[in-house]
Amino acid sequence: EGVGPQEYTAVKMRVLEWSAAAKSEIESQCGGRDVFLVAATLRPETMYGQTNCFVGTAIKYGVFAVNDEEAYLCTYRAARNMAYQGVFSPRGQIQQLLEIDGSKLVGTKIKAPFAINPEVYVLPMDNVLATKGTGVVTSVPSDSPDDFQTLTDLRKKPEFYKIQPAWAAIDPVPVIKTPAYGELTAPAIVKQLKIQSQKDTKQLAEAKELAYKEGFYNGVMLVGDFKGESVVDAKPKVRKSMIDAGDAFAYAE
Ligand code: A2H
Repeated sequence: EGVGPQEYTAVKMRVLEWSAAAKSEIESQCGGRDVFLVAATLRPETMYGQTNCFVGTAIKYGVFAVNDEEAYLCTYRAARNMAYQGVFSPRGQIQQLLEIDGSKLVGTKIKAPFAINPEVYVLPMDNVLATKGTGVVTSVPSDSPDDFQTLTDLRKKPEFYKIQPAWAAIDPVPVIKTPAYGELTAPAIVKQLKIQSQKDTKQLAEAKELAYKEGFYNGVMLVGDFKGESVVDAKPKVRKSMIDAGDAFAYAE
């Protein structure tokens, strides 16, 4: 971790259909607001390739009113940071509508903004930290080794992870081409390092480093409005487009 603040892009994933376990509990307490799962990412340029979204099953989340129309689902810790950063109105105020276990969110259908497959599902991931970002991780298995390996584990053992196979059905989408690894950077690195499971955290940390460096410095966009541009150039432009469209906001910690 660096010393300065980390500038994330907070991506708003609107709930389309709650899981059976969450539905009545949440809908009764949100006052008709649209609810968004908010995912913190450092790679906004990869959002075209979202295939699902991850939560920690042992993490507690809250739903927080943004105003009378919208509410955000994230950890309390993240909501407090958002309040300080002026995300809620009035500024500084936190209005928590309810608390819910991450395990109950699995199977919720959400809209992934800018994604080529915009309707995706919430799935469980072992390595989500409650102490980082919003506790919600949008999944881009083409470019994130952690996301690819977790998706692979879920597909191998859906009963063990208590998911329906259909929730993990979207394949990685080519978004960025790199000279070293081709159109699916993360799967290529996971294979090269012989990673077997999301429990291989040491190798995954190495894979993450390799994927990040190669994607950021040498990657070229394959899709979207900035197709053909380098990732270095496209990254701030995709971020701005998402923010201008109302699909994301700046979040720092
Ligand atoms: B990134 P840093 Cl394509 N627990 O977004 C675990 N991981 C979390 C998290 C949490 N609470 N909150 C965010 N993250 C993930 C995209 C992506 C990301 C790609 C490639 C690499 C990558 C799609 N997932 O991250 O420790 C989020 O995943 C590797 C740099 O603050 C977020 O960006 O550096 C990244 O980790 C932030 O990690």
